[in-house]
Amino acid sequence: MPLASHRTAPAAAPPESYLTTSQGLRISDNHNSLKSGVRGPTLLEDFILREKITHFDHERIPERVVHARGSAAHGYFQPYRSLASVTQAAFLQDPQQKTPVFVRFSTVAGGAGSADTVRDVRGFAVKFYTQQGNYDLVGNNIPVFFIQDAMKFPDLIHALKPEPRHGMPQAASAHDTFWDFASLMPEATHMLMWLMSDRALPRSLRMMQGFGVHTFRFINAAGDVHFVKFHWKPKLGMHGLAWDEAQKIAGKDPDFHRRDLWSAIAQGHFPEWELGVQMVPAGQEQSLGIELLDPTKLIPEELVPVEPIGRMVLDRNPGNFFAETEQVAFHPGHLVPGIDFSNDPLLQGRLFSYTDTQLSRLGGPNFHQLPINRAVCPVHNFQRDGMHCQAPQAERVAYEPHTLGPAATEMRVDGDALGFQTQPDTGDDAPGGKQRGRSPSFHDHFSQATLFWNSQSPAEKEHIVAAFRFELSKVQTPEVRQRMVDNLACVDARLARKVASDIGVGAPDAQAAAGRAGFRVPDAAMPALALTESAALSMAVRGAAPVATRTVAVLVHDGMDALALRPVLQQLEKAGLACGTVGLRLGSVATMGKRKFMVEHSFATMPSVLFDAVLVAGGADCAQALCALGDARHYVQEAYKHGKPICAVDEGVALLAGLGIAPGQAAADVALAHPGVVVGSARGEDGTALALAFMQAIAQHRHW
Ligand code: HDD
Repeated sequence: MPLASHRTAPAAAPPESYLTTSQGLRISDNHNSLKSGVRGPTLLEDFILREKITHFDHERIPERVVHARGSAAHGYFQPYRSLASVTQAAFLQDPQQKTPVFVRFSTVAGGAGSADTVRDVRGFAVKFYTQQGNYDLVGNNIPVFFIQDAMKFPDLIHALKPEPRHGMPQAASAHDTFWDFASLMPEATHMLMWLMSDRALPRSLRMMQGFGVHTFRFINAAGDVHFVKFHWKPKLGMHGLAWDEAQKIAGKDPDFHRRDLWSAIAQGHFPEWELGVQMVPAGQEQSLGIELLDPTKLIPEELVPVEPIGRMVLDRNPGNFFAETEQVAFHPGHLVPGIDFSNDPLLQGRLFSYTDTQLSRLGGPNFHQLPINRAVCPVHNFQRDGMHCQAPQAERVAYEPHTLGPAATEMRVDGDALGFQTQPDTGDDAPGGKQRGRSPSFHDHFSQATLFWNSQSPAEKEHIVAAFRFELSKVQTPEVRQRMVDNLACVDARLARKVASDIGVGAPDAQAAAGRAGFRVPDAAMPALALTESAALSMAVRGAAPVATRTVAVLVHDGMDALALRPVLQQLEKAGLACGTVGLRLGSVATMGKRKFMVEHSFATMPSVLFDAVLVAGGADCAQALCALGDARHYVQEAYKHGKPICAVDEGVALLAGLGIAPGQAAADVALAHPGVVVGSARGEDGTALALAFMQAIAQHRHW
């Protein structure tokens, strides 16, 4: 009689109900290794154990040297109209045509397992699967960069990453080596202003802008050239977190941004961005007084408006994190006809780096054959073989020119009019022949940092000052702190003084900064910047902003008035807000009418930092109990500290009154007790007035 373990699978068993080795052999026991006697040593012969452990041992691939932590989604891009007048790019011609995209958002400094809400630049990389080949727009959520030349990239990243001797700090710029380097590189000053602003603390990946950063070129069929800068503008508006909140979220939910993106898409709230371009016709690029090849500069929207050209919708989560989000390989050199580079020296260096890094990260030259990286149009060339080749060539010939191919005619690709054509430079791009150096037009390091500072609201300015103080307070070398405030004095004297006042340094000295190596005198031939402020550089909410998908914590306890609360919740949910009930413990509470009301989260697991706004239920007993609960008081106090909208229904106001942020009595009418703090009655009403006032406060996002 055969042993049970030797039996073969019944023919009808579905494959997901049993296990096999990677060779397809059915496994009978996935719990016990093969031993010489049940208490004896494990046998080398156990090929099933060896295969399983070997594969596990090699599961990891090297993480990206920068942008290691990322979250991604599939979607599509659709142009609003034909852009034939400026570019031949086929995916920008037909407003009916949707081009599939895969987008990966990332932090820069931290490892793959670091927290989402650290202070950092966010990567914003888009792969368009076009019929002319894959086009990658590999940008960031900040429109400028730290350095002007790729030669300095390894230095920048080494200064930013954990210090080599002890591997600290993780995912943070607040340490000596970063600020040592930054303070010695005045060209970084403009980027530092952005990095210290709330742009570096996005509320959601769905609520941040994206930028191509460099100047690229659009070329139309007639060969006309426009210099172009790319902008992604989120439909949900731009919102940030408070620094204290961001740090707390990093501990409470390190996956905060990843979860937010995944859940929004899973629930059908597809995030959307508008793609816009700023275009400058070739020949006019000198007229703005801005060096377009300098990636530390932007073009203010007041000087060249952003023209919306299409929309991108992300509507599908990845099928597998590793296969897609981890293995996707972007490259600013993945171009299509009609789009070309500029001579930006940072971009030129990137053109080498991206393919090179994939060779070690993805283990060889065939990474374009991985499903997520495959082009959707035919790929035909004579590159062959190599590690992990999955697309073996069946043709006899693997060279060109040839006559022995399937067509039996001569194949020769040599100066073809079709296919990608490199756009020649304009005459004055390379004066003086080969040389290392920097054009004097790259020497102005401060005027746009000043423009950024001038454009911020008072609250945003306070956040920037606080961020500089925080970061520089972590720097132990006093000379580095001093150098940095001296540089800030070249941006704005008040900013520098405010930062300096708290970090144990002397008065900021712009003259000292100007005397140091690395400080360059701006090119006198460049006209001065034509404006002192630009509204587009501020994140302060202007006008009505959408509230859909923002989250509300609803504080409840026994004795709550469910009849008054329900209509308010209904109004909020109708507007697309996601409300979650929070109480002392999971399960349910008893309402005033002795019915059960579900409690979805506890104070401990879903603190206020994980919500956008707080709503306190009414009911005298409920209010009394919440007032006596330290957790509930802390909940509201923390939300208030982070400038979040808070609303109290009827007696719920007592909790706010106890904290001094609302009057003791519930108002009969809806009233604003403090900026962002709404109180009022919903008893016997449809809750509309209270819900509307609360939503208006939520639309403003934060009330600093
Ligand atoms: Fe880079 C990854 C964006 C300058 C070298 N970069 C990477 C990613 C983004 C950017 C979004 C992640 C792509 C993904 O999700 O897989 N990088 C930028 C921007 C820059 C920039 C907007 C300046 C404007 N990068 C830059 C320079 C160099 C690199 C100057 C090198 C000379 N970047 C890399 C890299 C990475 C990368 C080492 C790491 C992983 C990868 O490429 O695939 O090649």
